[in-house]
Amino acid sequence: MNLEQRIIEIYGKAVNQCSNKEIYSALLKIVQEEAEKKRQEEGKKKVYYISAEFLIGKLLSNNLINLGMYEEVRQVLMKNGKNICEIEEMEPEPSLGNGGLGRLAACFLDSMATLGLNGDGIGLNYHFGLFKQSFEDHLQVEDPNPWIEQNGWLTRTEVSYPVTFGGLSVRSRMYNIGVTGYQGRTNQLHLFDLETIDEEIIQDGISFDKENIKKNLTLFLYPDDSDEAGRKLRIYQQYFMVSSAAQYILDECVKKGCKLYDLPDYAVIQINDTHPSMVIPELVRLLTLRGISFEEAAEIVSRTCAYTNHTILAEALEKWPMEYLEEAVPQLVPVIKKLDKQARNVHQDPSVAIIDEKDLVHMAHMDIHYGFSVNGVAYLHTEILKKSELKKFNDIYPEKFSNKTNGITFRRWLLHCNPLLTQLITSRIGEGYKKNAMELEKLAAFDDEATLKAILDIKKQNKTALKEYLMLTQGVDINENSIYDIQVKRLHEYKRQQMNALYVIHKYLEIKKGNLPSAPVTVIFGAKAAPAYVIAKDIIHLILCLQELINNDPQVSPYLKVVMVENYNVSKAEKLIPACDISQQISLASKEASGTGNMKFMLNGAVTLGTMDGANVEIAELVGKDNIYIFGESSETVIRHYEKADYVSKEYYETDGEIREALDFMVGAEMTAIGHKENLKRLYDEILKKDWFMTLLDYKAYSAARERIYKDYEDSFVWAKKMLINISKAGYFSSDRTILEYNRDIWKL
Ligand code: C3B
Repeated sequence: MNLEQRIIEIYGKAVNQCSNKEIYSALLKIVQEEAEKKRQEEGKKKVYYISAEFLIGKLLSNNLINLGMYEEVRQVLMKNGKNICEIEEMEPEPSLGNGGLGRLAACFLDSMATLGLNGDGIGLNYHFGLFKQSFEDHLQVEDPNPWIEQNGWLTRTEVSYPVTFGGLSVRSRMYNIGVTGYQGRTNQLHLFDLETIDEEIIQDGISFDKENIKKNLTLFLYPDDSDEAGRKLRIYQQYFMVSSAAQYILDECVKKGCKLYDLPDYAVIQINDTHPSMVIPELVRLLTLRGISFEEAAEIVSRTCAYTNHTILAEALEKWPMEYLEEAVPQLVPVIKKLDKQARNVHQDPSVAIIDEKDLVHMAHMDIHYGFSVNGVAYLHTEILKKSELKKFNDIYPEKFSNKTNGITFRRWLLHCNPLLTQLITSRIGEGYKKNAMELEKLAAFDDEATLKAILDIKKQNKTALKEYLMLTQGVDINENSIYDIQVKRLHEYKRQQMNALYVIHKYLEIKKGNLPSAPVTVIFGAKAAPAYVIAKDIIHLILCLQELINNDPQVSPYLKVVMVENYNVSKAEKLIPACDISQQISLASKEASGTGNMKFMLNGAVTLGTMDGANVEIAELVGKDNIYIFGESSETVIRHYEKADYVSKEYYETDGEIREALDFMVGAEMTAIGHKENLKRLYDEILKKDWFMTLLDYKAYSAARERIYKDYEDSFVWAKKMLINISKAGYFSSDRTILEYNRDIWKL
């Protein structure tokens, strides 16, 4: 590839004469051509990773890295007075996911292609990704988030299928995005769309006519991560996705010579959470249409499908009212009833049935009965599934259950986002860790002064870069010599951003009293709240009010600042994570299935302050207790509180002065002068009178652990050693390891 020559061919001018946009477009074209060369023979068996979300993020730089072209391109651009980072800014971010689940799917695609596995993603081509967030009057505002370009990553194909709903027939159209692995092969992400989508039906913000399926079906990604809104449209979306997927999979297999009875030898379908679960009855339906008996079809499908569970939050476990299904997908209803009947005949217990007494269809139950594998996403999560949430199913099918601890792709979350650290690691242990992440362990031996100093120095440079970025994008000025204490993830009560905010209030009040911290602290948040999730939006309001109050207080701001990053997304994560000192992973134990941000921070040398929840448990095991700050009640204790319904938040308020002071401050005069009394009071009442996710249960331990971690930060060499160990132990969390396990135990490609 000669970039300079290609640019002359395309534009008839030299690189230094081109606009950034022109260079971006040329690079996109070059990458697509190079990626095409890495397409490989389809093996006999293929994994189809079906997911309603693929939070892929920007693609240009990662593709350049994976194709081994990044450094060359960077040099050529530099020679021509261009900066590759500015070219990256030209690319709109495809935000086709809400959070962890969608980002995991994207990491998995990268790892499958890197490992040379024959595996494609199948999803939906949302015209607008997760809403764009801005702040007005200390409140979240949502706007449409376009990403599709005239000549972007999407390739239109000739593949198209009929999809029939109750009283409506449409045709799907398949678009592809190439997925090239690191020194690997090119697989495909297939995104199905509808050609009658009408962007004009968007009213103000992100509201639109929910009834008009033909015009709205793939218009928006549903922004509710775990709340329920627009439920019917969601069913239409899901069925459109899985019906297209099922037809495509059958077509591909038949083309390879597959007899339908042998489908499991050709295809394995990984069902990513319950959003694609209707693929099971749809495949059964399609097989019976092709002349196979119902019993046999159900058996074939059961040997083809595998299910991943990503949450135990009741509101995120989909249960569709039968009447909705009758309206949207009437052709599936007799199939689901037969599947339910068959399962009931074998297992007498009604609590494991697919259709319950309220006529709700439990999608996860269908997946477990009619899939051959069920996996959780971290050790603790899988244990909770087996021992409590899905205990009855584990008793029936112990052989189906397994754990596959999540992972992240190091290409994006180290090589691309942290080139300085990448360079340092390479200089010490060579390149091997880029393909075999466990080699990072070798880094632990480099606890010499020079290496530790270099690690600190790189962190400092990344912190300065973030400071400049925040100044440029949001006009906030932070101190690069302060501790960067970061919590970025979706806003949800179980993740407990409110607990972090309560501590910030406490710290503010301490400084006001003259108890100054030994090192200044910058507390950074980034989070989108589901538009219909009122309390989550109130928490954002609280944080924005604190930001205003604290940053403008000359007595406090030299020691403490608060920043709520606007429109937190993958690109912003790539800037925040390398600059972080303290990674806040403070969910209520048992509620965060895994978390993957925790892994990204660790890999970039942040030290975790967290609860024994999700993959934090495995991080703690790997780094040892001196290199992580664990606090709070265990998952067993929390689960017991739920069972006994004996947690009363008010008791904590009444007995703990620090809690009372912080909580009362929330609705006091200083705060209500800045924010809205209604929002602040609603949140106050929620925490005081309900606190479903037990903020106050852990507050005291949290506050103490936070003091401890700030104190330990002061000794920079001791701290650097903790950073070193965190980085060197992060290899286990490579998604390459996760995917190898999926393949070894489930897919068997
Ligand atoms: C998330 C979970 O909340 C995370 O703990 C987990 O790390 C990721 O999935 C990936 O497994 N999750 C999500 O983002 N959206 C859901 N609807 C359910 C789970």
